[in-house]
Amino acid sequence: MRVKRYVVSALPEAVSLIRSELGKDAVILNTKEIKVGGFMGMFRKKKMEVIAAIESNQANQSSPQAKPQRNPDPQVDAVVEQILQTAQRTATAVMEPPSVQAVSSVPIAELQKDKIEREQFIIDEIRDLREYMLKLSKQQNNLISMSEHLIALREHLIEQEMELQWIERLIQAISDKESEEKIVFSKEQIWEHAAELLQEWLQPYSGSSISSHVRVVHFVGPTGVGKTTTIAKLAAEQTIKQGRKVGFITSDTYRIAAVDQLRTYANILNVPLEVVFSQMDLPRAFKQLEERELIYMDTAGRNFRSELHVSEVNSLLQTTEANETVLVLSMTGKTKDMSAVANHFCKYGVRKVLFTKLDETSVYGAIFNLIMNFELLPTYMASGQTVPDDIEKFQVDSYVKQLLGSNSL
Ligand SMILES: Nc1nc2c(ncn2[C@@H]2O[C@H](COP(=O)(O)OP(=O)(O)OP(=O)(O)O)[C@@H](O)[C@H]2O)c(=O)[nH]1
Ligand SMILES: [Mg+2]
Repeated sequence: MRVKRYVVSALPEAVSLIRSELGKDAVILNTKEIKVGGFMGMFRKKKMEVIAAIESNQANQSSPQAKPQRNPDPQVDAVVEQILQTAQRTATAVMEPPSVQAVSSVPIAELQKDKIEREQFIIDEIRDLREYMLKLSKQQNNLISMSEHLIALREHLIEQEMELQWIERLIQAISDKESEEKIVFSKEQIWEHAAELLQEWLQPYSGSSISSHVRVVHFVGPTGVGKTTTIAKLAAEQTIKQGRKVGFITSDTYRIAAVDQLRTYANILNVPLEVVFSQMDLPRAFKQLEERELIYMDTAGRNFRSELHVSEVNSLLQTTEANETVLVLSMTGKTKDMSAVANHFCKYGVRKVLFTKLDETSVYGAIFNLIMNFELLPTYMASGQTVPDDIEKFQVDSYVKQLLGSNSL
């Protein structure tokens, strides 16, 4: 670490000296008022002593000669200035010499080490803040250079709760296209390009239905998302439209009347139902349903933000047969909670997802975030309580239309 002392009339004078001599990464460690000059102890002038420091490995880099100049940004500089002054106050506070007792009882080397650690902490804090400020100012500059239609698209997607990282990526891609084509896009062109790009990004995850070669399908998900209703909808489609022999298993003995709910659908659809209380009951249930071409297994909704519950349900889903698990998520859930649940299930190898209650929302960004962040394969979208009608296969183009709303073409 390189430490330098400055005697100046006022702090701003010291700040610019420190900047030019030690570089922009330097920090002020201490300031103190002193008196200099005079005659026989009289007419002494008030001055300020400023101690500044810079990490030795940065001293050379930071010197203005050695480092390429970054573009000055007055806004960031003003904030950095403020940060430096705050840091100077903090440094003064933390660098206060320890009390007499402390000096006598703590070895000097330890005090020195402690001091260096504190200095390092302050330097790191300032560096992080400066990076953050530069990022903010870059974002602001980008916004200023955006056309009103791009800003409208950005705002629309923020309202749709699409994650900012994806929005910025989309806006950047459209801006790049504009620069390539050397024109300013009209409103229609912007929304058209947005639709095209979103479809292109989602395409690798599209077209995933529940596999037809799989005999056992488990449905898992938080409480009340519509697992049981969805099973009834899909079973109706399989039995009535496809003529397949379907069987039900439920392990939802957790909630009173849960079994009755599935039993009602089983009776209506004339589908046999087996109830399992633990993993040990599964072989018996599969034996009972061995004639069935397709088995849908209902599970109890739990708080799957807890990984313990996820591992519990997962232990129930082990079968020797070809099987897959579908995570059911309701669009009325909060995006952050849905992400936490998806994250836990992904750890257990769940790849497919089914979204319900689209009829109860007009905010669709969570679907995009979940697919892109967790590489989940969307299967169906349910949008109502009516069995069997209110369900359809996930279609990228219609989803993108929903996401872009009335502006989509
Ligand atoms: N609006 C709307 N309601 C739905 C949809 N799917 C299911 N529901 C309703 O959501 C409620 C809960 O549905 P269930 O099928 O019992 O949900 P579940 O996930 O099995 O619930 P638990 O087993 O208790 O975890 C019921 O009132 C359903 O009618 C949907 O797509 N839209
Ligand atoms: Mg249920």
